Amino acid sequence: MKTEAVIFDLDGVIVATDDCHYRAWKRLTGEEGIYFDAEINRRLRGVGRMDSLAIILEKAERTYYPEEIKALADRKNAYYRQFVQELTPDCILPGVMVILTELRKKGIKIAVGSSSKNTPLILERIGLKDYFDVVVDGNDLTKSKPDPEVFLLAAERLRVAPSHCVVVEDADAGVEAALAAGMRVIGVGTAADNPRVTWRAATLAVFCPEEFCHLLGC
Ligand code: B16
Ligand code: MG
Repeated sequence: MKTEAVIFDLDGVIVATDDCHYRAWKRLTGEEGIYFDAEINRRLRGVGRMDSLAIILEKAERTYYPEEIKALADRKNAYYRQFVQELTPDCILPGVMVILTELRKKGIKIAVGSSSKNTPLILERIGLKDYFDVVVDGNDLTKSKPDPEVFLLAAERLRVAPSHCVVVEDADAGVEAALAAGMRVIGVGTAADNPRVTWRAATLAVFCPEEFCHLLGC
């Protein structure tokens, strides 16, 4: 199958903001006295902010009113944005830039497909604000991953058929979203253990760029 576009998830694929999310949720839940651990955090990967908070509140000892829930989400986001300010281009994950450069050299379109509403800030911090052909993020979406909306919208804006797109994902919710969109998926990080991915790797750094393109049929 020919590949005409590669859509990259942001958190956990291009940059390790997953740790910033973890620290922000940890601080919020600590202040609220809500139980939170790494296993619960894993369930939040790729899932939008309000859906993530709903998962966290499963452990709350009381019911929160809608306006309180909104205030909790805003507080977590303020903590998160503070942590994101610390990001620099050096935080781009190993292997990412060489692959992006090779794809562009070969005329393959590149996009970001993220659930995060903070995508513009993050891309600006790591120096990739104007780098991609298309960016679809949480601000464009009505449904978060595992719904395929994010990747279908990216394909539409790229003007590439979903069957000619490949997604790179680190989260199970994102893998499901990509498959539901009719795309092939490279699972990295925790998604490398997902039996449903098309290809797997611990990180993008294991590929030499030419091998990556050959594998995908670019
Ligand atoms: P925000 P991705 C996702 O980004 C994160 O993996 C997930 O943990 C987060 O809750 C979600 O973005 C929403 O982020 O609060 O910044 O809008 O992996 O889809 O790039
Ligand atoms: Mg991710």
